[in-house]
Amino acid sequence: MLARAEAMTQTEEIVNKAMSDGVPAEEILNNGFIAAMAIIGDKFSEGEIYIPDVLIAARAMQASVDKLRPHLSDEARIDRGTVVIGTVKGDLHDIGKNLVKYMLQGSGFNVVDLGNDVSAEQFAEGVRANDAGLIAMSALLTTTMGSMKDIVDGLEEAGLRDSVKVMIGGAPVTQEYADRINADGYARDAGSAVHTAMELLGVE
Ligand code: B1M
Repeated sequence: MLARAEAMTQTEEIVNKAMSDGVPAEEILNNGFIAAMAIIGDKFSEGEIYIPDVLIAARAMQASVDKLRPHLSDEARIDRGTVVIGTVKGDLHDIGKNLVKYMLQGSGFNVVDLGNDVSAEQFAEGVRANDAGLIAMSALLTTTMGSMKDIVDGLEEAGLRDSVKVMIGGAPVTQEYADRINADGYARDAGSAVHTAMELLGVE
């Protein structure tokens, strides 16, 4: 993979060239960036590339998408849905959560990042304030996995459980645990998180 500065320069050059050739911004976004990010996600899931590669790709994409944004039509700006993401209460590990965020953003989701140490109340407020369709929770400690259950229960108490899907992930988390706490989905890594989010939100 390319070094970060090189990747950013090359990405910018390709975008500038495409725009001066008259390629619509929507096409650059959908057929260029989003398609490329799907490949990055799959390669990462398959162990062909590693965390630094994903970060380089995500940052190069972010910088160019920021420049592309003013040229996108309102329709093109409509995304695949809003996801509220956070690392759960008591847990400060956010590297994996950030990777999931970058992959979701790169794949056309609007992602609201609540950070780490996020409580059930904060998730509920995040869903309400952003009209989110999906919550994505990360936990890295066996001791904080329980917060995931508290958050699902908190959504139920707040009357939001029927209107929002819940996806969980993180090193100690499993599909079996997701089933046990009544989460809607589990993803093993940042690449598969995109596929799970698409499935849960019913988007292609
Ligand atoms: Co801590 N830590 N840590 N730590 N830390 C682990 C997790 C640990 C396994 C180390 C060990 O003992 N071998 C262990 C947990 C044991 C356990 O409970 N099973 C541990 C511990 C014990 C602790 C402390 C309690 C240590 C202490 O203070 N005594 C403490 C807890 C602090 C707290 O959170 N309250 C602590 C602190 C820290 C640091 C702050 C120093 C730092 C975090 C910095 C940060 O995140 N900003 C840290 C780190 C870096 C690690 C290790 C070394 C690396 C974690 C990481 O970022 N991995 C870790 C040991 C290890 O894994 N080798 C360890 C890379 C990251 C990309 O992977 O987060 O798994 P990961 O994300 C993956 C997937 O899991 C998945 O996708 C990602 C990409 O593929 N994924 C999702 C993650 N979230 C997802 C959400 C999804 C879907 C997929 O959908 C929503």
